[in-house]
Amino acid sequence: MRIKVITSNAGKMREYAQALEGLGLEVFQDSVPYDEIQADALEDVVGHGLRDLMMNEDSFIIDDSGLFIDHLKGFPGVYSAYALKTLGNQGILELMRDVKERAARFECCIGCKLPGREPFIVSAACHGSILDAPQGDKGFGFDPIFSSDGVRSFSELEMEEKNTISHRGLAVRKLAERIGSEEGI
Ligand code: ITT
Repeated sequence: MRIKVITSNAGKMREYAQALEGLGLEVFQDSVPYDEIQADALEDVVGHGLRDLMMNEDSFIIDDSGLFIDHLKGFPGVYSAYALKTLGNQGILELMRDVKERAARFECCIGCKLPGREPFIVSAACHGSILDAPQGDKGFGFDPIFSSDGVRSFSELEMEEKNTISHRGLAVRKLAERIGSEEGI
């Protein structure tokens, strides 16, 4: 099966290719713009995006993700794309300077529509912490400042390793299971 991933984020796309192709699904990227509402939960943003895109598209997946930092009451969360553009990783680290409580999680919410099937949403989270300084040069976005084991940042992991533990990797496995079970495999 070939699946279109609607995203403008090349980093996400690479992870989809790696994770889904390992599960026997081929992906390709499209960057059709869609309506991304401001809401409190990623699921609401994705639900709205699904409904908007389904008016013209019959087969696709979308992904809305975010970094939720406990000490900042979940910020940047649903504002992650904006926060990364305006504050950047250095700005987030400034907000966390000298803060002891560094727990954070990445969340990934995937919306999927396949021909002749009802749309569905799957989500997953990866818990970890905010490092004191950026580490590593792989990955994208907030990867240099987030660690799931408190030692190595996501930017220090090969993509394959990140996919085995990350919010997106977990959500993609749920997606593949759901697609498989709906196909009766
Ligand atoms: P879309 O076109 O798919 O919406 P986007 O970059 O706007 O791409 P999101 O709103 O889902 O994507 O992402 C919010 C921000 O969180 C964005 O700046 C991403 O780079 C960042 N982000 C998402 N997943 C990430 C991950 O696995 N590692 C690091 N940063 C991530």
